[in-house]
Amino acid sequence: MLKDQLEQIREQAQDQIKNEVKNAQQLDEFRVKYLGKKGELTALLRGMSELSAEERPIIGQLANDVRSFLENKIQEAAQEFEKSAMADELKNDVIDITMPGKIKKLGKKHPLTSVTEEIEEVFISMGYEIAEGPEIEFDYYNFKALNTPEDHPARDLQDTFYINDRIVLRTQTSPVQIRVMENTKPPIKIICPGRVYRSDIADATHTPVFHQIEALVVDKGVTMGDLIGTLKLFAKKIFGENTNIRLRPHHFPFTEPSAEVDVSCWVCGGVGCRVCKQEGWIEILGAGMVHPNVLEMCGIDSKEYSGFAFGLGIERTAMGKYNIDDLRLLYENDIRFVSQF
Ligand code: 2NL
Repeated sequence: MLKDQLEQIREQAQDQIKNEVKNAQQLDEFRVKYLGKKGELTALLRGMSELSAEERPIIGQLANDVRSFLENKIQEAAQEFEKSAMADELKNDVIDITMPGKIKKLGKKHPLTSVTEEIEEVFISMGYEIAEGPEIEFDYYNFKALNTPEDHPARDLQDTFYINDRIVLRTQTSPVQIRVMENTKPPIKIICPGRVYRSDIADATHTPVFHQIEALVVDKGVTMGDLIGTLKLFAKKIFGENTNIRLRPHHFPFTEPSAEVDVSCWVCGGVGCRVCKQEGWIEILGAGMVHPNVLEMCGIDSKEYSGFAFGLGIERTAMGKYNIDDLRLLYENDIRFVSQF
């Protein structure tokens, strides 16, 4: 009868939950099987309506007992599963503090970045400001404003990347300095670091993209003596206290007079060795007094003001400083190479 069936469900359920239900998912299936809408207990209770008036409350009571019995069992089991899941988690999460740590490899700056920043620091300490400008430039700023005539070989297609007949990839960072002179009343004291482009085939000493820093000082009464003093200080800071410099006369369209500047060899100190090719000197930059035409084209009165400027190749400086013999190594980004510096 209904009473026996209820007792049977209780026993069967008790047996099952004890022996067969092993995890939370099985527990849920168990709950649905007995207490769900289509569950066994629910199905039995549908038969209640056929009971007599005396039987109904007794069976009803029993049915409620069985229901709360099952609910209690289910809750107990759920708590057990939760506890053991937590225990498992704690067991698996144990940290073995005797294991060696994982080393996180920190990246480092590319040698060209380090050299650029080192040079910037030297000039910032002398009161210079850093100026930047476009890499795609009007030929006016790249050539004409720098007193470079139409027929100058630097303008040759062979040396310069032309976007069209008025626009080029800058071949030096001087156009940035022209822009500053156009917009600023002297005194001007700036350095312009940046990427420049020349139509060269890559070899050990050339790449079509490279980096430069140019310096420009314009004020009343600036002389060649100021230029030489600045260069000397710069060379000592970058290549060491015992470094000397020498100037050799040269020609640039944008400076007059102009000079190429050598520093005494940082390896042999001037005696002659493999690095300086027995010369004792290594050429590192070009310099000069800003040509009056350049000042005038920027709207600066060349009778009132004078200035000096110089430019150096960052790759070349890095190659010297770190004894690198092939420029292309700086661009291959082989981790074994760049991590040495
Ligand atoms: C070199 C030579 C040089 C300058 C750059 C300059 C800039 C202005 C006016 C006058 Cl706005 N001069 N720059 C001057 C002399 C030499 O660079 O061999 N660079 C790697």
